[in-house]
Amino acid sequence: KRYNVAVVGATGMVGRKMLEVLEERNFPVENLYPMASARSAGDKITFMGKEYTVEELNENSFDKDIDVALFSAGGSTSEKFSPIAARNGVIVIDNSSAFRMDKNVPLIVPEVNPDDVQWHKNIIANPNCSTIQAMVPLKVLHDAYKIKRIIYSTYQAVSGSGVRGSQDLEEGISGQENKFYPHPIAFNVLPHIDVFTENGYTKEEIKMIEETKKILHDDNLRITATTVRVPVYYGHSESVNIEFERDFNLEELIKLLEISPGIVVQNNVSQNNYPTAVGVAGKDEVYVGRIRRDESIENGINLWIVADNIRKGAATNTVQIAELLMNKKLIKGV
Ligand code: 2RA
Repeated sequence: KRYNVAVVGATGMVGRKMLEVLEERNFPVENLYPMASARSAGDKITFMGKEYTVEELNENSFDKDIDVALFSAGGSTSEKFSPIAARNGVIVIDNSSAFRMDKNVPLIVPEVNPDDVQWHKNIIANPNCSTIQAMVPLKVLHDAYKIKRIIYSTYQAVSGSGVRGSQDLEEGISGQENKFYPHPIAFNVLPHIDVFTENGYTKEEIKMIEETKKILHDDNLRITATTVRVPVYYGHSESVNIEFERDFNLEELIKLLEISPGIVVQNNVSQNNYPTAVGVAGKDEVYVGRIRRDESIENGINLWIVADNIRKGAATNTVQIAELLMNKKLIKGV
């Protein structure tokens, strides 16, 4: 079978990466429909050796025969156009946060909760990049030792803010005045991703907390988070402290991670072997290292989790969801 695929936000950083990943993984695309705002409509893109003209997204864009639409065009565009596509029988896989906490919308990391796609109603949400990379190892550990509490401390690349974030870093390094972030990002770290809410947490921190509970199907999890922007272009790094209900054997825990799909363990500090943002850029796996017991509590562990935020954190996870739908024969196709 082959599939008619729309990519909405095709000229943005994640949209372009989704096209690249579709090609790399040889997704069986029959017809491609790259779509974007008026500003980018008319741009040319090449996909699987063919040239396409980017069409302007509008209310009629989904009248044609499209099987699946990969969205990465911001929350307001998703809010407006995902329901239109869904009503036209298109399965939407949305990268924005617009529908992630909607009870009728599954929030999917294919290695973690693949069966949740069964109850989709034509909109499926891709989790926040910083959530996705944590979920892959934490699901393995939750199943084995039952997580009681999580403390997330993240160090997130500027590409998470799109082109504007990367530009601010570039300009900051060359001594120009920063325009996008509220403080200089060059040679600095900002404890501020997305906007602050009334309880002093940012939306990014709340996303990690709420999305983790939804994906692991456990509202009793006790979670806190501090998400920080760092002067790195690609790759989110996360220090994650976990308290389990049950005790564990450290060697067994490490072995469990080593044999789990989508995870690469780099945990030999005597060889300075641990994941770094630069080291994982361009890769699709989640890298885990600095695995050590938290000796201040009963059954605790510290992990260092790093992944490419544009690939596994967005584009690759989205394409993997499309592959999951295909393998479960949940997409019509031609
Ligand atoms: C960020 N996770 O890093 C958010 C959205 N991509 O800015």
